[in-house]
Amino acid sequence: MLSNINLPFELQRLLENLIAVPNNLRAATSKYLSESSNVNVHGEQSMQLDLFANDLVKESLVGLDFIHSIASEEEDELIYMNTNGKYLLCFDPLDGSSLINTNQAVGIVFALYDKDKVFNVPLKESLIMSFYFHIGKNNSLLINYKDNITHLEYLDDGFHVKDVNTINEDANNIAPGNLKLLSTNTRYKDYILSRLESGLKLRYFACLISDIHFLLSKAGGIFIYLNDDKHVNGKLRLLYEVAPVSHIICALNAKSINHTGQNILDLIPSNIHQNSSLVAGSSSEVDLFTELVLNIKE
Ligand code: FDP
Repeated sequence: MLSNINLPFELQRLLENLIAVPNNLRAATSKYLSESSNVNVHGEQSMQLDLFANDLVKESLVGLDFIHSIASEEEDELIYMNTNGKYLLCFDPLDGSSLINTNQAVGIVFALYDKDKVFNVPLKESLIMSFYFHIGKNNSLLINYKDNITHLEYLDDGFHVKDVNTINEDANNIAPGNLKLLSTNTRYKDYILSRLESGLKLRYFACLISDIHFLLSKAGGIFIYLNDDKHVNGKLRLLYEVAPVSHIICALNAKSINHTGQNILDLIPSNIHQNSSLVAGSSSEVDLFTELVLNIKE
C-alpha cells in the first residue's frame, strides 16, 4: 500500500522499515508494563516499554544510509548513523507511555529534517516529512510530505488508505492540558468555562498523538498545553512531538502556536530536546484563544 503513495524512494523505504513497529509493540506490551530504572533527559522515569519501543525503532533504521543521525526522547544525545546521510530523524518512540497500564491508545511520532538546515531555518523549511502511528483499536498512520496528507489504517490484511478531512475553522471539542494552571491563570479558566458553556465537548486523552488524532478525525477542535513555572517554555517536545503534529494539522488548514503566539512552524530550534507549549487546531478557535487567553490582538 505504501507504494501507492507518491513519495521519493528513500522516504518510502523509511516508512516500509518502520511499518511493522506498531504491531510488534502491541505484541510485546504485556511483557514491559513496569517502570525501568532509566530517567530520560526530561527527568521522567521511562517505562520498560519506552525503552523497548526505542530499540524497535532503532533496529528498524539499520541499513538506511540516507539517515545521518537520530534523536529520540529516550536518548540523551544525538546518535550518528551514516556520515554521508542527509537527514536527522527525531522521534518519540512511545507517546503517552504513562497510560500504558490502563490499556489506552498511544502513539509513535517522527519528524524527518534536513540535517544541515534544522538549527538554521524555520521548521517549515527544514521539515521534510512528518508522520505518526496512532495505536488504538486499529493502527493508523498519518503522513505529511510536501503538504500532502496521507491517512492509512491497518486492517486484517495490511494498511488501507482512508479519507482525511480538512480541519474546520470552528472547533466543536476542546482538549485542555495542564489544568493545574486554572488556579493561577484566570484568563485560561474563564476561557475554558465559557467555551464549555458554549457547547464545546471536553475531550482530553493525555497522549498528544491521541488528542491530535481525535481532533483530525473529528475535522476540528482545539488542543492546549500551556507552559508553567516548572516548564517555562512548555512541557511538550518541540522537535519530535510539537513540530511533526503541527506540520500535519497545518497542512489541513489548522493553526498551531506556542504561548507567545508564535507559529510553531516559524520557530528555529536550538537543541534536539527543546521543550514547547502548544495551542493547536481549528483556526478561529486558536485566534479566539490568542485574544482571550494570550491577550494578543491580531
Ligand atoms: P507523556 O508524559 O505520557 O509522554 O509529551 C508528553 C505527554 O505525554 C503528551 O503526550 C501528553 O499530551 C502530555 O504529556 C500529558 O501530560 P499530562 O500528564 O500533564 O496531562
